[in-house]
Amino acid sequence: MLFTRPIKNEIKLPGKQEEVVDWKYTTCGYCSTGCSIEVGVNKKGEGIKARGVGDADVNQGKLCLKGIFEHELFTSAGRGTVPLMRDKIFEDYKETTWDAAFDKTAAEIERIQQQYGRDSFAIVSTGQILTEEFYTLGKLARGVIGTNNYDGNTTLCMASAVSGYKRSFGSDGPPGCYDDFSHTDCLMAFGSNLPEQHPVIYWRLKQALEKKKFPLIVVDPRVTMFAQFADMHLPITPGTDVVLLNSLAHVILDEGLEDRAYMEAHTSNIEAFEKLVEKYNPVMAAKQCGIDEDTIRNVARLYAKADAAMSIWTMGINQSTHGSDGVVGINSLNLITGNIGKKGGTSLSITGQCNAMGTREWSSCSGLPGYRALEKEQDREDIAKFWGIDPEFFPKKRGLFQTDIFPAIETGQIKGLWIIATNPMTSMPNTARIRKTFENLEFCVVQDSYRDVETTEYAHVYFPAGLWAEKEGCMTNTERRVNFISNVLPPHAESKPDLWIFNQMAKRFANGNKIEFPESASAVFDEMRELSKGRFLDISGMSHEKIEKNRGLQWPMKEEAEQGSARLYEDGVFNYPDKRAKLIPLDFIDNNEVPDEKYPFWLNSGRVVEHFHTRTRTGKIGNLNKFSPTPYMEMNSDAAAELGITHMSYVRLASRRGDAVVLVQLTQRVPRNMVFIPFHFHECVNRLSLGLLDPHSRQPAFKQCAVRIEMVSKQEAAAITNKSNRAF
Ligand SMILES: Nc1nc2c(c(=O)[nH]1)N[C@H]1C(S)=C(S)[C@@H](COP(=O)(O)OP(=O)(O)OC[C@H]3O[C@@H](n4cnc5c(=O)[nH]c(N)nc54)[C@H](O)[C@@H]3O)O[C@H]1N2
Ligand SMILES: Nc1nc2c(c(=O)[nH]1)N[C@H]1C(S)=C(S)[C@@H](COP(=O)(O)OP(=O)(O)OC[C@H]3O[C@@H](n4cnc5c(=O)[nH]c(N)nc54)[C@H](O)[C@@H]3O)O[C@H]1N2
Ligand code: SF4
Ligand SMILES: [Mo]
Repeated sequence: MLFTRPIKNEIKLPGKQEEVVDWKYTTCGYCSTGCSIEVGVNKKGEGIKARGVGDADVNQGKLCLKGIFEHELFTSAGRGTVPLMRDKIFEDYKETTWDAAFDKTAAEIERIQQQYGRDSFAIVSTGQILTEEFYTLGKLARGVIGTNNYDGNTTLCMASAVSGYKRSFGSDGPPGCYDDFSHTDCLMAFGSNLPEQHPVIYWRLKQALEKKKFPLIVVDPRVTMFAQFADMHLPITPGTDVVLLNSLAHVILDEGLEDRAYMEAHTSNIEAFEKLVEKYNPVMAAKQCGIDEDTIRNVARLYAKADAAMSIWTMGINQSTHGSDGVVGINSLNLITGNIGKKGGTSLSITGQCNAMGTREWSSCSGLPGYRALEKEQDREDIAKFWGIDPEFFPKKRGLFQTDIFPAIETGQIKGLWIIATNPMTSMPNTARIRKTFENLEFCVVQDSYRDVETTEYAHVYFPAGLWAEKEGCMTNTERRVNFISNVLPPHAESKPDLWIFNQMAKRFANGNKIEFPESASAVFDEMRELSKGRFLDISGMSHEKIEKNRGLQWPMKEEAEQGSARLYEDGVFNYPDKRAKLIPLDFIDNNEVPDEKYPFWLNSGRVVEHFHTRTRTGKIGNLNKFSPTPYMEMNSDAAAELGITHMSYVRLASRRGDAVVLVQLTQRVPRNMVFIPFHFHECVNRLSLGLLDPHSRQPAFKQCAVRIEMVSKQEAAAITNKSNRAF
């Protein structure tokens, strides 16, 4: 009792005393886990608390700290309030009406398209709006505006997974689910820091491990939190996962541990695959990937001998010049061991953004809605008929990927740009080049929930959009579960739901009046449901009501079905014409920037638990930002001692692209020749990054480039870090 202080009644903790009069159901809008949340609202209708939903399969009442404070976003600083407009970038913005902002934008789009051709106006979207909004944007981009240069920030994120799934299985679509953790006998995780980046998926894994012990193997060059919890940590040489995967397959085939019956019944291209992996004996592979021969053999045997084994992966695989190959390699490992479409046996990419799946399924970014392709005549005809337009209006091949759109602005092929819910000024590699690129645009419109997002510095028009549960619709999570977001509150100030913005824009174009653009999210969902009938991602058995009632439903779910489907490919039938999955040989060509005498350190980048991406949201939440307020880098203590660098000092990092000043955190988490920086801070890691592109997915290799470390004075450090750490 000695230490108990009397609590004075008059001290009011903000929000604590307020009474919740209603709990409103919704789904978290940060990561792709898809946790069900209830927001507590007070008498005034304000969101004052959040809690996890107990009977939701995904999170069973749990939330991570981002979800717990998510209701604070409704009133957070920096939100957009009214549309803004200006004639030239860097002049002051003037407040305007929605009508004036739409008229100006539509007129500029038409002018640019008439002057330079239809594809000279590009649209770059996101993985963070609702699926109904994605579908509507796709209709507007493909059916009305008619530009083929339309893509999303998912090229920075999930593109390699999409491409790898398509190459192996003939279609996108993660085959597994979280429940697989409860059935597996061995789990291998590649380049994923699950406890920090998907805390609730990690909790599901831990729950399964408590019931039944199985080996957990983490492949990551850093000793992440996940690696610390693993039975085996494989500290791989950056960018060489394909070598490790080839070598695992080598051992499995060499020792006759493969599931030959599965391979013969359900895969093609066996001989070419066997021939290639024969070259990757573990003695030679060890030299390239940094994992010793014994460990490779041991892991291969553990994985192949397990009754059911599964692999998960995230950005350590996708963000590499071998991202798509890495995914294919993981898929092949599971195909040769018969671990696809079975309980506990799967290839499950852990998705990034809350609705990165929704955009893949319905946005038409890389094709047409419902996993349809522009390259297929039948698909073009079906969608044109459904929308009531001429199929000849569609291009016959997909246009540029997001990472190719920016170079096309640089070279003048693209003159106008619409940015929706993404912040390339902070999130793209080599941001100095991106800044210059934006200066080449004749017209740019930014649609974001926050006015202070860096990319608005380069826009002529700003559309303030509603955020998360200020809107209604669906999102699909990592395990193909379609979740429901109900609008807990109306949009902030004069901001509007993205759906409304797309619908209003459609009215400004001739084709927009020919095609129907339903106003309500449920009417849009009806269209998607219709278009999904009989397809791989069939959602015809779902409705907003059913989704909410079940706390999410997994596709495919046919019209007559009572429940969704936990897994894909249970029948071993794949989406190639011969119904077989393809075993693809992957030769490894070392084509990355690697450390050398001048730039002796690997620069690795990623995330921390408290922050989400470019901090437009989490930077404003006190209980998140205060734990990680400054740009910092993890550096190995022994390497620092050699260079005379001390803990909590500031240093400058320099790459061939640019420089950045960061605070030093000494740790043994990174090897001697590597530094790691969370990418959340503006003017920081992406001033240095190179971002060479994967040839299949066009995803940047954010996680591998070379830097050197230089000393800076305290004064210089203070001046620079103040700039990169936007004061909120
Ligand atoms: N708190 C929080 N959670 C998030 C997000 C966030 O911003 N904040 N963002 C969401 C999004 S969009 C995404 S995409 C996910 C990302 O989730 P993760 O991919 O789990 O997170 P990262 O920290 O980007 O990278 C994971 C790991 O890849 C490792 N890595 C680097 N190079 C290699 C390599 O060559 N091989 C292997 N095997 N590993 C390598 C890094 O060391 C790092 O530990 O997180 C989602 N969840
Ligand atoms: N160095 C390095 N760079 C990276 C990565 C890395 O690991 N290392 N990771 C990459 C990955 S995986 C990703 S996903 C990208 C993410 O990069 P970005 O997409 O640029 O990051 P966000 O900050 O999430 O930007 C989303 C924007 O959408 C806004 N927004 C949120 N909700 C809504 C809404 O409902 N409507 C509208 N209109 N706007 C909304 C937010 O305010 C925010 O400005 O970064 C990539 N960049
Ligand atoms: S794990 Fe992801 S979905 Fe769940 S509360 Fe955290 S950020 Fe939201
Ligand atoms: Mo991502």
